[in-house]
Amino acid sequence: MRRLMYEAQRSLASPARNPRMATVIGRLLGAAFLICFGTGLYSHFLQQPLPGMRFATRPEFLYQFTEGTHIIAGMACFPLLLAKLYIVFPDLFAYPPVRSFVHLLERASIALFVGASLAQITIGLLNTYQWYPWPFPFRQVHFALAWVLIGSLALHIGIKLPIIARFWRKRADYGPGTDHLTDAVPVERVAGTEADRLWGSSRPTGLTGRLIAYLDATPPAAEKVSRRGFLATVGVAVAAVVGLTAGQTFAPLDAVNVFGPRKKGVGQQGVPVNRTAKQANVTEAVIAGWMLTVAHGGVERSFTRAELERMPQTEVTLPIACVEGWSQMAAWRGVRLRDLADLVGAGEDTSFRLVSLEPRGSFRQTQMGPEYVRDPLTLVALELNGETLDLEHGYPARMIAPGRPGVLQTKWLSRIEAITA
Ligand SMILES: Nc1nc2c(c(=O)[nH]1)N[C@H]1C(S)=C(S)[C@@H](COP(=O)(O)O)O[C@H]1N2
Ligand SMILES: [Mo]
Repeated sequence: MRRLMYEAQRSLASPARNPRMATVIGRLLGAAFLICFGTGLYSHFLQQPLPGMRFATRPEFLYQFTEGTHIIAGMACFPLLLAKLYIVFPDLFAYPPVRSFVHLLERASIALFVGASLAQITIGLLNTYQWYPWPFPFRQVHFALAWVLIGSLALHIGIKLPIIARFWRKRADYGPGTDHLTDAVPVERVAGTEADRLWGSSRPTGLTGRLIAYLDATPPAAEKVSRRGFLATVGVAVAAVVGLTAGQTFAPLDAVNVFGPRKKGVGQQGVPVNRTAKQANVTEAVIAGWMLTVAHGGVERSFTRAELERMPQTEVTLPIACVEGWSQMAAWRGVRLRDLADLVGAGEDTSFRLVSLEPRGSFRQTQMGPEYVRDPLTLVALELNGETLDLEHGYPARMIAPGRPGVLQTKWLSRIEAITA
């Protein structure tokens, strides 16, 4: 068994598979994971704040920026993670499989880390396409996996710290025995016919023998992927997956947005629609006789659309920045929420619940803290890009506020009520 594993590692040895490369790619992957973790936590707490949490409302594109960064870094994780696995997977054939308790810990943490990472980026990617081929709630699972991933990453870095430190900087010579990933495999010193010497007359027959012969016949290291070729491949792959999708949020790359699920400017009034009126069961019949009710304490006031149009109107430029990654700037016009709040006597630190006409659905009701309620850019929007709001975008009225995820920009708004603690 030991020899078989040895042969497997020897045949997989390659100039690109060395601890320096593992460190270089690992650093990039670690950075991408940390960016995803930070921006992901931010997104999570915006949607599910802990008691007393308050958020920044400027710059008004803040969430568009953080969520755009989240999906761009997330996309980059695909080639980076595959590259990292390519570099280190011969380590799978280490023998003996477990050398010590620390080694066991190390291997277990890597198994957890790899599993969690693959699951995390896969469900994240599918989410950007609004495809949910699983029976669990996406956000909660993505959130939980993020902790598993970051925890096992911390453990992994802790265990590998000596190697990471040693190979952090580029050096001409890292010392003996470090050219290849597994210290057990001095690949250059094993010539093509080495197997004969190694196995001698005890060479196994049957399947094992054939496997060894196959491994033995694989080309020596020098004919494999070079370091430079490997890095170039990873670089091109990252540029391609990021470049061909980032346009869904990053306007300068709009022209090459080939694989992003949403295209800028495509949709009613030049803005993509995330959930249509039909999907939300909002029909003409549902909006017939619509009025917007604003409630605080015992005070309740209802407004027709014509009454809202007669109130002072404000124009703002704010993005829809969907949690699924796409975003789009747009011009909105409508009534400031704080003017409506004042009419029912709501104080400076009142939070509101926003209720949609939509009969069911997880975005039917959302909550808004006072930092958004009092913000002069927060509107009950009646117009979008110079026209009466399309039904798909929330007609008769919708919420639009700075720095918030799209899920909280409630469409088909019917009731705004103060939340009394
Ligand atoms: N009532 C209601 N409002 C909603 C939604 C919804 O499903 N129901 N979807 C939200 C999501 S996820 C996004 S990204 C934005 C999209 O707005 P748009 O369709 O006008 O672009 O609306 C938000 N408002
Ligand atoms: Mo969204």
